[in-house]
Amino acid sequence: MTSLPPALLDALTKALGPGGLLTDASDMTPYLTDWRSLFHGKAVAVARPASTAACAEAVRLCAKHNVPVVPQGGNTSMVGGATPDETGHALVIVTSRMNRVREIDPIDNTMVVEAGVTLKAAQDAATAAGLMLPLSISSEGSAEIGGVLATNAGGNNTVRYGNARELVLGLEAVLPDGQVLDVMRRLRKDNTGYALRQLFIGSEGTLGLITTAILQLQPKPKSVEAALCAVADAKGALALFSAFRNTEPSAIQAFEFMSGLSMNLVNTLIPDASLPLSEAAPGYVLVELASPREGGALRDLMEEVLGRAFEDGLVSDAVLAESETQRLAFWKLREEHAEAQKRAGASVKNDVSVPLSAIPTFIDRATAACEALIPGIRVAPFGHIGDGNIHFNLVQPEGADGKAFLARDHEMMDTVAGIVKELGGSFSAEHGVGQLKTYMMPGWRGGAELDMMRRIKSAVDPEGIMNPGKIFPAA
Ligand code: 2HG
Ligand code: ZN
Repeated sequence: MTSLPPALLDALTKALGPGGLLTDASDMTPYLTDWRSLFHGKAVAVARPASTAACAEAVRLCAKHNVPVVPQGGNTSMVGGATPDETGHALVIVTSRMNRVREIDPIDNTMVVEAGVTLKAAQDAATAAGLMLPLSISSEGSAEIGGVLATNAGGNNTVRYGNARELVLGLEAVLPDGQVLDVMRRLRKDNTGYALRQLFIGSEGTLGLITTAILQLQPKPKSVEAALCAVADAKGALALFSAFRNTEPSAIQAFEFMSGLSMNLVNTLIPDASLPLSEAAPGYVLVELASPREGGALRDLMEEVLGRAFEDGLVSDAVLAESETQRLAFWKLREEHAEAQKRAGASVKNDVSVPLSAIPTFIDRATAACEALIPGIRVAPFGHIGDGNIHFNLVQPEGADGKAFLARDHEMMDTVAGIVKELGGSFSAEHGVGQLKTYMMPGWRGGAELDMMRRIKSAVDPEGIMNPGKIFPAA
């Protein structure tokens, strides 16, 4: 670890105010390791600006002193996207103190929100105003808006409302030289040249640091129905999805698949999570329908489609949520898969997407290939099957050495990715590239695509100070 030059230390302390700069090793520790404990970095200091102006000044000072900047929100990246490298040269800038929901406008149906507001707090604020922020991910209690946008998070409602990108009307970001780019316009139509805000969404902090956003909200649903269903496999889950889509596509709010193996880990390793079905099944679907209208029409729809699915043999058992408490209990069974897999030992995540039609083939082929590669491996897929995103996760064999398992991560990732590629999919559906998957970029986004990304990067960040080592493989 290097230390801060005294002039920079003084200037940063002044710019960030009391409690705004952490230099003590133990204070910095939580910011130097990722959620999964895969990456352990070092930093010159951790900055916690409370405003855009303080953040911009910190970045400007870093640019002047040639100090790299690593933006960090709730530190929930699955790919090491917010962890500094081991050189110890970088300043980590944490957005958590920029945490105000500034405004909610019920006519525009918009929310002005600072980067450090957790996704859950933003959802709650929208709900309290009688509206809905239609973005939901498992880590929403900790994940912050800035990071959510920087990774273009997807999650459970993409099937209906799209990814984070689709919800952003306006944006403010600090550029690598400390300038503030202000495109905070809440307009549905605004064709005035390049849509610069979109450049920052999904750029994983490599072009600038998002400080504020204007998000598009939706009316709050007045009726919601959820059902947990037992299915034979992904093919059955997709047939059930088609049944809902062909009957009333606009009602589907979420459509999630969980393999029996992954659900069993949740059921056994997560306290307070218990499966309400009488028997374990090879696969499960959590389907949620929502409507801005009151009344029993949604319940009728759920019963009608599930009734037909029973007759057609697509569903062997199902429970409909009879209360909000039960609906939330179903969601707990879905949202705890990452945590359950963490408790089960070392795991390798493959956050992939393929066309819906290819999902069954993908799961069958990838399962066989991984089981042949590592006997005893626990193949535990789950995910957002309604939008084609499967978390094809691989958990170490029971009792095996976790470190030795992780040492073979590239073998497993490449095996899965090879099949994904043949089926026309993507090696990163929603978690991003971070530092974990940079090595895959040339094979997947090589040629003109990676070249154009590099040109944009060097035009916006010629000194390469923003989030080095992320997205782009080392030259
Ligand atoms: C989810 O869908 C998250 O729950 C985490 O994207 C996925 O743990 C994972 O691989
Ligand atoms: Zn996910």
